[in-house]
Amino acid sequence: PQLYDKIKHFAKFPQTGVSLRQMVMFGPKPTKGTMFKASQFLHEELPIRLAHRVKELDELPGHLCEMPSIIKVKNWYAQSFQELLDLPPPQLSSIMKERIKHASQKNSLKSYPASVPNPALRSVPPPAHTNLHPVIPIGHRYFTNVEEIDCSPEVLTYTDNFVKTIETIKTRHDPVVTTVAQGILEYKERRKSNNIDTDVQQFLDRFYMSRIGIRMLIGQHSALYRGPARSDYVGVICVATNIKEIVQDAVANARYICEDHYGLFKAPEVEVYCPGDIQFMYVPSHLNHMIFELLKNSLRAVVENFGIDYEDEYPPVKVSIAHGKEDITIKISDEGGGVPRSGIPLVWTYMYTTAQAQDLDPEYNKSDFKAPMAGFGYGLPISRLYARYFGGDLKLISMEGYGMDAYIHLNRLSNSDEPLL
Ligand code: W6P
Repeated sequence: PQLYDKIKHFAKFPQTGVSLRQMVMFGPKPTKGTMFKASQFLHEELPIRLAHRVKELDELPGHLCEMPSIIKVKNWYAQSFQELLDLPPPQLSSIMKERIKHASQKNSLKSYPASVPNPALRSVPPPAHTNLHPVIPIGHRYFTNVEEIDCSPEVLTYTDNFVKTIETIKTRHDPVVTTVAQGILEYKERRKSNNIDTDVQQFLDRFYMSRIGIRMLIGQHSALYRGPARSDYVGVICVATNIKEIVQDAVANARYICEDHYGLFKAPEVEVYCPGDIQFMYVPSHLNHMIFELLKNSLRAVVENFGIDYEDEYPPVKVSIAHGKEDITIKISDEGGGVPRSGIPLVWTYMYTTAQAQDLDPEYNKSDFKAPMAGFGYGLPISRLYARYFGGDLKLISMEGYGMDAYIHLNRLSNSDEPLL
């Protein structure tokens, strides 16, 4: 009851977006003071975002909010909210406060003048009209880099505890997607109907988009704190993401899974057309997720359309990559017969899934050595959310009786705002 009053209170505050460009401003190697300031920002922002989700889960239409799996997920959000509020803010001496304030101001004045981009951004020159403001406004709050200073033990302990807390939270929420899917199954079972609920669809789009955002903020903060994986990384963002490499990696994985799933000697070939090396700023794991998902769908369509006994006749799946000033587009084309145009809206829905309860049961899946080929039908809508998260999109064009073209559009400039819906 007391917790829910606090949640209601926090849910009144607007969520504050952080763009990809803003996130790389603090890298590649933030100072301890910057990590401290970023922790303080997230310590405010994450409870607000978590509170919004609890409230939305509570206000779900019909009896969906009463499903055991939905309640389980809601309790995870409430628990994570609680843990953040329970984490004590540091007691800073006035000397420390002054030192941080001084280092922030000094830094904000000389660190990133408009004409000198963050070195981490050099491989991606900002468009002429982009003014890299030295002080980065995140919504109505201001967030600045902090120069190298002597940090008190309170500051260091707080930052370390904060990072550990959000890492625990991220792990706790790993099974959210499957558990919500379980909840949707419970709901369908109860309603004895397969109708697609537009309310539920909209809720889940918002809910999963928000989850991507929260996990991005946590992942970014933790990766910055733990140190860069590679010299071209800022947290989980790679400033020189090589699309061709990611496509080739996803192709190998998708084909392997296809062969394993259908017991094929050779999965359909995948031909990759890429003009030179395209490098741009992106989150490689997001890109890999989207391309892998689409490739699996294409391979499945080809194999099932031609049959598993016609391995030699499979037409190749074709991947073309184009880069323009604004967009990078990845087209994945298969000749798997396509779907009727009337069936396209269905592939974006969460409630229309052919998944059975056992598909969502982690125990069942553990004993199943075959990797998931079809997943549980959430792959496409969630991939589209990944594309949209940084201002891109994902589109499907079907030629019924021939095949499907899937387009991933990615915003090259990546200065879109974080969508909070
Ligand atoms: C199909 C159905 C589909 C969905 C997503 C991507 C590719 C394809 N191909 O036949």
